[in-house]
Amino acid sequence: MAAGNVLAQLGAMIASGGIEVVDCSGSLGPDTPLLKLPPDFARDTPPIKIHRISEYDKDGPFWAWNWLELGEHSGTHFDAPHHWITGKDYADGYTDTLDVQRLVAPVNVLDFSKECAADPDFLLTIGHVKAWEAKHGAIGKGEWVVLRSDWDRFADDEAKFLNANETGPHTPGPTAEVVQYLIDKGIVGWGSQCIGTDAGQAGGMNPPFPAHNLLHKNNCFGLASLANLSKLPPKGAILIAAPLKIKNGTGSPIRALALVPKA
Ligand code: 23J
Ligand code: MN
Repeated sequence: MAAGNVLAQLGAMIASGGIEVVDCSGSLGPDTPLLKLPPDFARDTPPIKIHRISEYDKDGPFWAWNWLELGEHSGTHFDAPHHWITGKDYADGYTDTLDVQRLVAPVNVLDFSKECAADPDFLLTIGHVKAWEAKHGAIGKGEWVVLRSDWDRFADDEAKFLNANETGPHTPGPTAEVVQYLIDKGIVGWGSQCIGTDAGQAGGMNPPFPAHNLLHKNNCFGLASLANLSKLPPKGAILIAAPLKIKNGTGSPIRALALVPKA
């Protein structure tokens, strides 16, 4: 089929609701959970603030608008390759220089929500992914891969979302081996429903923070704090995850949208 016909059909299906647009972002505000780094690092991302400029008042009689104070890596957000030292030299590794063709791609939704509920330190292994592929089909080049942990059910409670104790945060994520396995398949990026792309205990892995280290070393993207993955099929949806075009940006909050065929 010619590409124009495919797109015309897609447009008609979106307009009729035969293809649903699922919101894979959480809301962004002062109560959105934010990453807390171990105390040996001096600076965390600052609290999110939404400042009113005017709302039909003396500062603007007919209009309402706000200005924002927030880190690039806040809420549902995008990690660009330049975010990590291993990806620092990619000219196309910033939010304003990356290849937008890679932001719209088929998404593989790996549902390990039961395992994550049973063990908050659940780590996805190559064995898990191969078993998933045997059941649902191979993960292909140019695709997104996201771990469905259903962690978004904690997004209105930062303490539960971060799940930290005296031994640090306890949230699920990938092993280093699985990240490399997916990179070798040519994925565009990896996404998580937790605060970052890595597991809570990933600082102690080899290499430390393997999702960050390996994804960005290979010019791949990361997505964090994704929502509503329970509304996506294992395969067959298209994910659109586009950061703001921040000059020399290392990431950005996103409105992640999935195109999903209606059941
Ligand atoms: C900075 C340092 C460590 C980490 C992170 C940021 C993230 O998770 C992030 O938002 O990219 S682990
Ligand atoms: Mn980030």
